[in-house]
Amino acid sequence: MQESVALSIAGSDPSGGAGIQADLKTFHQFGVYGEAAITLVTVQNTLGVTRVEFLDADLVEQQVRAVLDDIPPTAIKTGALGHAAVVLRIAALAPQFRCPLVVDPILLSTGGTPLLAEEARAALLEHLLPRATLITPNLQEAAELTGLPVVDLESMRQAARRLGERTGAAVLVKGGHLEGDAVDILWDGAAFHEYRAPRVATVHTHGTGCTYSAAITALLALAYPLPEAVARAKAYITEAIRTSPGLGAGRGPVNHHARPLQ
Ligand code: PXL
Repeated sequence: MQESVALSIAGSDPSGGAGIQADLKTFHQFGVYGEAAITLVTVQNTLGVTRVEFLDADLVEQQVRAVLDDIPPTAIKTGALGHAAVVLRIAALAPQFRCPLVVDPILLSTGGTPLLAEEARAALLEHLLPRATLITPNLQEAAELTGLPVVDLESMRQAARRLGERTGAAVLVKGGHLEGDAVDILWDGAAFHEYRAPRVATVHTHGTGCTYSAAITALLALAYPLPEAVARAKAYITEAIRTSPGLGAGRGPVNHHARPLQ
């Protein structure tokens, strides 16, 4: 059988909780060979981000091209992309991907540092999101990308469907920032699926979004159908939050060693 390979195109978090580091650990945990093309470098730890440097679009494109034909991924995800030129280069390469593409439309770090330039949002919406198999916004990203208020399950459904119809992609709106159970809504182009897990009372959620979308990408690389990939990734991220190791003085990372379902 062909080896399962996942490529992350995302930013670096030297504290290892989010970004490319979280993606590689998660791919590995699912038994998937991980590749990583870096788009931006952050200086951060569990207390927050103090600096961000966006990499040159040529440098990002060359990293992706270097692996595409040599060790072709069976699934790809994008995370923080930085500036519009990078978004446009990735969108232009996407027809060559020949595998599922998960776009995590990261706009800000948890602490509010922009990880996508303001001027890149239109490029994301018009050029990259229509190339995605799945888009994974949190509540705030879903609101920004649709212009709709996204504050409860009904508005999550509306936003998922609106973004899905606009882009042709499946959309997973993540409700982790609401109160009560952590409920996510998937619009797959035909129907809604709901994923529910009990809320875990912890501040150690750094990298949750990256880790969740990386788990979905790993499962797509392993050829799981999308609704099952999301269900299995949801179980993994819930366990990873529940067992977060409490590292660092601030908002610590989730437990990337959590065991995937057999
Ligand atoms: O969670 C969003 C995110 C993505 N990528 C990088 C980050 C962060 C949040 O801090 O640092 C590199």
